[in-house]
Amino acid sequence: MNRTGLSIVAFVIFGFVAATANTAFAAGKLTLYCSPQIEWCQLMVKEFEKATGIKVAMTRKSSGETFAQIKAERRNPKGDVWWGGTGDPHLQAAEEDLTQEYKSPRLPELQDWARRQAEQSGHRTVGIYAGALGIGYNSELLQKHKLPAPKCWKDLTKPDYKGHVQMANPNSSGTAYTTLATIVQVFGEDGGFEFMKGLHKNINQYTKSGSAPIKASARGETTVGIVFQHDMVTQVVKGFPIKIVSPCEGTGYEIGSVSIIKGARNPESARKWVDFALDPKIQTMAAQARAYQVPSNASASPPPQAPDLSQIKLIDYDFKKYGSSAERRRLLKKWDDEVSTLPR
Ligand code: S7P
Repeated sequence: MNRTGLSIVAFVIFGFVAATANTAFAAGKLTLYCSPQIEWCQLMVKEFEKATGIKVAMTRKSSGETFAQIKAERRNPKGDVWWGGTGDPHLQAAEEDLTQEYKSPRLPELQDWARRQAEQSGHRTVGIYAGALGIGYNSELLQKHKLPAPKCWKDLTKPDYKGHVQMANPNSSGTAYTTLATIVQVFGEDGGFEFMKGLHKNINQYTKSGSAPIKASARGETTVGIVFQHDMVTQVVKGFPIKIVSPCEGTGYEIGSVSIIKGARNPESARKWVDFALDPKIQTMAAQARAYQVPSNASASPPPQAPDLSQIKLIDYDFKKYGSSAERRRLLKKWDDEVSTLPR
């Protein structure tokens, strides 16, 4: 080989070594616990890996289940970041020292409600989206069973709806815990538990996941589901005959959140994930995964199909009280003891 040939070979080898070193330097990993719908979790992972070169190992579990897992792993944390899911258990995780403080440089870009969530937790969590709870029903099934359209929470306790209503179990599901906390705030403690007992008689199944009831309704397996309104929109967009009701008494809402797990093995990757999740471009992409929550970055464009929170009668949800560990434990125990054990 002449001198020119040797220089070309050397150049190619040098280029290859440099590229490999660069990838190794840039690469990292992240273990993600994800609580929103799986399609959105997968889209986020794909975009994050593309943007950062960091390899993500993701598992999807409901909010209550993820909270329980992080608690069980507290002496040997396996996850780095918990993204999505209702804000109450994120606040409870912050209170129980299961998550760690991080102030993203994107904080000033966020809506007030998302920043308040961060302040309330000592910056151990931050809001990424918001969404209101509601009643969804399959209009074809409703007609088939000659049922009146529900307008208020109270309607769901009428004997007409026996066996027609589905909601998740508040122990596993953030959606259902939000429902329980909402009902207690709307009707007061005693009135709220009376309502939950009346509702129980009409429940056909308590599911593990919060959005499962409206998916079942879309498939024609239950007439009514109590879920977040954006999860109903997903079914409407897919073409199912789902109608969305904002209960007349007023309804509660969630501030979906992201938190870095205390003792995370990949803290730098976790911080990058939080910054990425608050990026307006990334939040605007949610609709591609048929996720219709209201984004927390004020510059992100809410999907046109997202329920307009300003048009919904929202209660002044007490996140401090219902996001506290003691209140969550107390309410869930009371629901387990006084409601779930009753015959249906
Ligand atoms: O599907 C999206 C969504 O409703 O799911 C989250 C929810 O907490 C996860 O499901 P669980 O109720 O089973 O915990 C919400 O944060 C989100 O808006």
